[in-house]
Amino acid sequence: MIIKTAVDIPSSEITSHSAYLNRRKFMQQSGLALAAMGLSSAASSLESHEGQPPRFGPDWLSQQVAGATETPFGKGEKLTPYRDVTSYNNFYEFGTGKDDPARNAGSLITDPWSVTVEGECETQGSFNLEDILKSMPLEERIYRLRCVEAWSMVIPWIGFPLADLIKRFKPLSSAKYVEFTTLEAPKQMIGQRSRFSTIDWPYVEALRIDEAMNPLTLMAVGLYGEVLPKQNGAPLRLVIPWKYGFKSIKSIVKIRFTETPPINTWQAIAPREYGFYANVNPEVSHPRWSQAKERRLPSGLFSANRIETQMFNGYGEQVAHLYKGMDLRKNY
Ligand SMILES: Nc1nc2c(c(=O)[nH]1)N[C@H]1C(S)=C(S)[C@@H](COP(=O)(O)O)O[C@H]1N2
Ligand SMILES: [Mo]
Repeated sequence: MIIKTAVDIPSSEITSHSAYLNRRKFMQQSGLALAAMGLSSAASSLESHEGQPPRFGPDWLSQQVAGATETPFGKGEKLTPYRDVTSYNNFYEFGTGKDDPARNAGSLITDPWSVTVEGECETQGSFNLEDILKSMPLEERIYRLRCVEAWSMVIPWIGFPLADLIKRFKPLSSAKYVEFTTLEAPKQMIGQRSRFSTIDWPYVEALRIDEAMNPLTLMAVGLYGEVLPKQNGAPLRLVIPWKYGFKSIKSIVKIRFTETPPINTWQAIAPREYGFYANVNPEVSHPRWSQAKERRLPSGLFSANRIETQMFNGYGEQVAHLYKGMDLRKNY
């Protein structure tokens, strides 16, 4: 196994002044746009971070995240407030309750971080996060996240297309799937110490290679202009907006290219309920509940905020072609 050493980020990339100016610009523009739309809660959740140093992760990462460029993705969509995005989570490594990850993920060590790359690809080895992010332009994309449990959020992610990373590893023609693995560290992850856990750790997810290469598939390192909070899967997590949330695997330490379809964690636990594809589909019910509607967060006692679920979570134009001719009832 080749262990690459950390490579210095050229100082031009971490000029703190321009990075902070960019960050301020992002904050101001988002704040103004949101205020203009009357979305005061989202705007104020942004403002509450203005002027403060980024709170998570190493400085070089905060600065790179702060310099992310804006994109048209999700512009005009009403954001789920920062508070909900970072306090209502699924991350079973830190407990099964929605508030467990925010409470328990502080023990996760995200720096240093490395990712092992193996399987059907030319470039294999162990890569530091610095190497992975080196000369990787970051962008902000606002995506809807639809959990299989029928709730959803709108999140401004900071990241880069997974395709840009995959190309660097030069997958062979035999690479038909890509598998991702989350960190396994029971000393840091209280949920992995539980003897009652239904999950056979580590958490694993996978995509077909063409799904992984689709321009929508994002590798995220931040949200709301900041480095990812630990409960959201720091320092590196997938975001696949047209699939149920469980495909968007957190805190990734391994990427493996395979010829045969990997079995993902939830499929292994309950294959009748959770499949490999997990495309958002209002017409295919979960065996125990309908998927026709979703609760868009924030939702309260007096406003459930239930909305219709869209096919492919509304991203059909970009991804429907991937499933042409497939029976989506069988391939759930
Ligand atoms: N390693 C790992 N990744 C995970 C999960 C998990 O339990 N462990 N939960 C998934 C589920 S079910 C959802 S809905 C999303 C939630 O992401 P968020 O907490 O950032 O909103 O993370 C996904 N990624
Ligand atoms: Mo989920």
